[in-house]
Amino acid sequence: MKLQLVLPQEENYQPLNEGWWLPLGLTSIGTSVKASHPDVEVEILDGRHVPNDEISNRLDGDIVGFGPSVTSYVPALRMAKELKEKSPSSLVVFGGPYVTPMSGTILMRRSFIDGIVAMDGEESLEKIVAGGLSGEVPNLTFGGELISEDLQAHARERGLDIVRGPVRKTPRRMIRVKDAPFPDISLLPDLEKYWQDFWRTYPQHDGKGIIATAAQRGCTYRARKGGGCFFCSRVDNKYRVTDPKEYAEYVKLLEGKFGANIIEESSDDLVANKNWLRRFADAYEELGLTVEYRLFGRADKIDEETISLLKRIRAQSVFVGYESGDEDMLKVCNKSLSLDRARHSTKLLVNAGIEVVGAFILGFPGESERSVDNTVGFAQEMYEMGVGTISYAILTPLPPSPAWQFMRAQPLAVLQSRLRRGVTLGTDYGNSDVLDPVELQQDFVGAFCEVEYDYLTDRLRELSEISEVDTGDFVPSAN
Ligand code: B12
Ligand code: SF4
Repeated sequence: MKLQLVLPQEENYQPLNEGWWLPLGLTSIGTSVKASHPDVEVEILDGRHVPNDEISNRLDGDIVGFGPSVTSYVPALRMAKELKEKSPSSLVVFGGPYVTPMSGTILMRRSFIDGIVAMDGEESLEKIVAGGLSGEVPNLTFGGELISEDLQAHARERGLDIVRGPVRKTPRRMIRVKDAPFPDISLLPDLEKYWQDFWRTYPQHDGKGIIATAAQRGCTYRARKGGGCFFCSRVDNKYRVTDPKEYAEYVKLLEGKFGANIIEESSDDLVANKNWLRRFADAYEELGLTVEYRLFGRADKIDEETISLLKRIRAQSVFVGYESGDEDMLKVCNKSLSLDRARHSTKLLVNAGIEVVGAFILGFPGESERSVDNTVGFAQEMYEMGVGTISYAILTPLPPSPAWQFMRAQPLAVLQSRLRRGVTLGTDYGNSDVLDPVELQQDFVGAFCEVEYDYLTDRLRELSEISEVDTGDFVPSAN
């Protein structure tokens, strides 16, 4: 049996300059399938290194899984449709955070998709490989009879673009990440292609092998009652960890067998759980690891002890979400962070020689010229304090974030925003699976900010000019 797993390249948007990230989700599910079904041939096709057209031509698997993001969903649909036309017996499955909150909406609109896996994919795909789509597969949305052309036309008259009747959803079940095998990097051909993107962006690390890992899933802040940032579009609010010693052994393998010099850690906040970090630092030293770490960390969790733990694991850089330089906007963001606390943590990191990537978001409800001034001023202050890279974006209210829910709860405001920018109302949010991130940003800003969208994009440019290296927002491509 052949299983192909696809991450298409985004279309209509310029690719982000962060192509060194490995497709960890696809690698993790491919590894689990291989572990339980060693005879299955697993092929991972990453659009950042194989052109979308070539991927399309190569698709012929018995099972083909797509894991698109918001910007690569449309090419994924096209590829899946073409595949189903040329190879009707291929089972087409979608998964990942973008499709998870919309699984029913998608399946009812797309006749060429057979099933959608919500949240964790490891156990689900293992079961699909073993026995196809059935009620036994956790996290699955499937079924739904195709309706007649007449019924489809009737639905369209009522503004509903559907091809299927009601679909089935099996119980949602999270895996214990301690039980899942660590991603087998040998499933990814030609690591150096990924590394070249890293060397282009950070020439000071030229020649160093960088490999992404997932030591934890979720963040402790989101898992607690009332926690979670306003813009966060993670699909679950659980917090799960790998065993720190086993994780260290895996990293040893990445160093020895795959040439990793740097680990890009995808955990949402690697610094909050000091107990885990302490045990990992112990294992790191016992095993004589030498890799440097790039990680995400919440500023409110960084103190002297965290710094000493980070030094022990050779932390090279920490991505800190400051989000805003305005205290009122930080409250709207539900960030549980004050500017003084952010300053304190930044000073600790910079004094320890750890590079800081500082991220800012414009476009919270109530955003005004004054709050934007505060954010640009704070970003400048952080840069002068030693933050090396400024990352910036306009708030994109993707499902299932609190921002998305806030927007959906106030349809009149969104409608007025759309009418103000002269958009014809075709499908409303919630009734479409194709979300345009820039349109989402524009509607949200138009409905809930005191400034215009163009004002925010101008000010975003100021943020982008603060540091030499910057990582930024969606940029529509020229054609
Ligand atoms: C690394 C990362 C990136 C990397 C790229 C990663 C890549 N190409 O693979 C970069 C920096 C480029 C990036 C960009 C963006 N990202 Co990002 N990113 C992450 C991050 C930090 C880690 C992802 C990861 O590797 N996780 C570990 C793996 C094991 O988990 P996983 O990917 O979720 O996969 C599991 C399941 O989702 C599922 N699954 C995944 N794919 C598939 C496919 C099939 C067929 C099946 C069955 C199952 C399945 O099974 C996997 C194993 O359980 C996550 C947050 C997080 N910690 O997860 C955000 C996250 C995925 N990103 C997010 C967003 C919004 C973006 C951007 C749109 C941001 C922006 N403003 O530009 C862009 C999109 C650009 C693009 N083309 O992808 C959101 C997605 C939300 C959503 N609901 O869609 C997240 C969740 C962050 C958040 N807190 O909101 N991102
Ligand atoms: S964005 Fe906020 S809530 Fe979401 S994972 Fe990061 S720190 Fe946690």
